Amino acid sequence: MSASPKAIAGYDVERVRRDFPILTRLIHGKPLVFLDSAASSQRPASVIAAVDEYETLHHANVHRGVYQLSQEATDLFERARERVRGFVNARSTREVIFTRGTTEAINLVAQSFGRPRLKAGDEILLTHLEHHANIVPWQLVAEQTGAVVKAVPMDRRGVVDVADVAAYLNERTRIVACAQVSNALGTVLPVREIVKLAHARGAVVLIDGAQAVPHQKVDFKALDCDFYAFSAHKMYGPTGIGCLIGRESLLESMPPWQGGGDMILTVSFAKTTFNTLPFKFEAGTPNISGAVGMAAAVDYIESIGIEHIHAHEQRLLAIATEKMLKVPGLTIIGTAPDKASVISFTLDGVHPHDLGTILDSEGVAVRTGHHCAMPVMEFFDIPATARASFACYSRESDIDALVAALHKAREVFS
Ligand code: 7TS
Repeated sequence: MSASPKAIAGYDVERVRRDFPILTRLIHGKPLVFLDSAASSQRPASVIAAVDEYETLHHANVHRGVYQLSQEATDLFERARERVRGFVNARSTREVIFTRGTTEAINLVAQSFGRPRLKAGDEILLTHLEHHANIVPWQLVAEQTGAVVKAVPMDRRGVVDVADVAAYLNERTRIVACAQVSNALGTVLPVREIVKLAHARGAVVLIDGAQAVPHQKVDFKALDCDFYAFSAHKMYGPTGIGCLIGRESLLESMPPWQGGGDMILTVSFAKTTFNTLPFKFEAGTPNISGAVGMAAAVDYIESIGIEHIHAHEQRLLAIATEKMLKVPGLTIIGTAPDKASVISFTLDGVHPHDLGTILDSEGVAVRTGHHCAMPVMEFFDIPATARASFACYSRESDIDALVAALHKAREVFS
């Protein structure tokens, strides 16, 4: 048996925790043990303050007014775009489109890239472990165009083999869309290899980075994918904002997705012309305070260092895996060798929803259910799992509280 992995040198989790006001809350009289960051992470005070300052001092609509406030709001919004561009290393801000989040970003690509191009019999290749947000938009566009959705299988560990991806690619494959990290299993996918294989077959690749961006360095240019989608609320930012990063030449060739203000150059009843990138894809008043908050979240992550967050979470993953496996009747679903800090599990004799309720009564917040990945549940022949997930503020005592609550649940149901 291995000893607990050593604390990461210089990583002071108690200091990090002081940045998150919500972590001092009591839940049912117990200290909050928040283990559902994969669903949505908490926000540090700096993000809350940035949004608050924007709303208090700088708000006006963007890209329209000549007056000072509107220019301030526009500046903050466009600076946020530049901040996000740098964070994921997109080539230019023309490649950075603000969306409501990952879901909207994928729908945008399905409808604006996929719908005009896909023909009957063309194939859209997914993997078996995708979140519904990276399945349903493709099913909708398949329905509209006669294209076919296929899914590369995974093994019992939740691993998608590159050789299987290669075997599923063929001359009819137009789009490959896959997660970089599975939200239900934690599997880290070999996306760089997948991109290479898909490009060799002439297919375009979208990576769903919702669960990757908060936990590891993401470099859009180095990944060389065509589209990359992620959400601010899983990376310490606000809800209702996220990004589609897209290869400029492809974005240029795509028609607008939604029509309205801000995305046009001129409108007449005879002919409307469209704005340049990225505005062509941002119809209507955007989520300005959300973008400001997202930029503050990038600042926050960079103030700690994503590589430090990664190392800290990997340590917790190792500790939690070892401790949880000692709970009798507990099975971890998702045992890929390369995992992010997500642990899905079942406990014999206790339905995940009942388990979630008992854990909640102990102040421990975990997600229970199908995690918007019903094909994953079907594959493992289970209705649901409980899922603990970690973030920069998670600590070893959170794992101990979880394990103690799991023992309690076993007692209740024995
Ligand atoms: N893709 C993945 C891999 C996700 O984990 C999620 C959200 C989405 C897409 C959708 O992101 P949204 O911000 O547009 O909603 N995942 C989860 C989860 O695991 N629990 O709640 C939401």
